[in-house]
Amino acid sequence: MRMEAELRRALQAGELHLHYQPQVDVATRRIVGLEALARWDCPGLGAVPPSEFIPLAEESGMIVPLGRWVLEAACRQAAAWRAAGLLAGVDHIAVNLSARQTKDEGLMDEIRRVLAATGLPPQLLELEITEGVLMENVHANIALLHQIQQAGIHLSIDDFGTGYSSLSYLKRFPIDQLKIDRSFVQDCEGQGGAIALAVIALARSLGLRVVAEGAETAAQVEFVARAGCAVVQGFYFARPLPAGEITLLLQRGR
Ligand code: G
Ligand code: G
Ligand code: NA
Ligand code: MN
Repeated sequence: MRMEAELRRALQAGELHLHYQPQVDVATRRIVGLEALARWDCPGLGAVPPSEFIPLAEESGMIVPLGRWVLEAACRQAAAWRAAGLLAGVDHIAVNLSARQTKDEGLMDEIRRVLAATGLPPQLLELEITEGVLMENVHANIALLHQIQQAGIHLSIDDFGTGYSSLSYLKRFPIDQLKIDRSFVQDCEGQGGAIALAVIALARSLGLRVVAEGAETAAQVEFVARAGCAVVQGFYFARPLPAGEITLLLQRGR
């Protein structure tokens, strides 16, 4: 309970900030995407990991205002990078949507408001929804995904392979990209490797982009690249970094 009250206060006090993790083209080593990830440095508690405060925010409903804050902060930052001419080679900035947010009636209005307020072109925004959340409420989500697509925003299925998508649904979702869950990428020498290969083949045959998450070693990067996955998001290339450090990387053309 203490942490929930603290989180509510922190959001108002401006204690949350965003890090951005690069998605890197393996062949050119250039940044082609960035995923916004929430961070909380609490004066009383220290750095609270998102694996703790995001589930708490989800349970308490705080994720709705928190998610709105994340969306707006990420779009504002992306618009600033764009205005500085730094997004020439970058396809999108990704923002995570939680289960509760997908059920929020005001979500689409909020997204439209944020895009208008920040001036970010919708094609530069990508929303990530986990496979598990998507399959929880398939029919409502198909309608939501179509609204998102009609607004010109890109869609990515996060943690792909950990839920249980029926492949026939996958064809009906208006999505652009699959993100292979890091558990498979990191187990590429074991059975996870077979699953990573299958996801890459599936994405290619459905005409979807694919990103391998969580690659920490050169061997893991090579494994997915050889299988046809051109883009990697993982500690091997870069951790999630503060905006200022991302600015430097973008200026250097990496
Ligand atoms: O950022 P990692 O670096 O530790 O994030 C841990 C978990 O928290 C991940 O599953 C990530 O999706 C989730 N997470 C981080 N930031 C956000 C956010 O802004 N919104 C939502 N819904 N989840 C987030
Ligand atoms: O939304 P999602 O769960 O995909 O959020 C990305 C999460 O994956 C964040 O917690 C981020 O810090 C984490 N992550 C990204 N790359 C790596 C990696 O190479 N290794 C590990 N262990 N975690 C990673
Ligand atoms: Na994500
Ligand atoms: Mn993921």
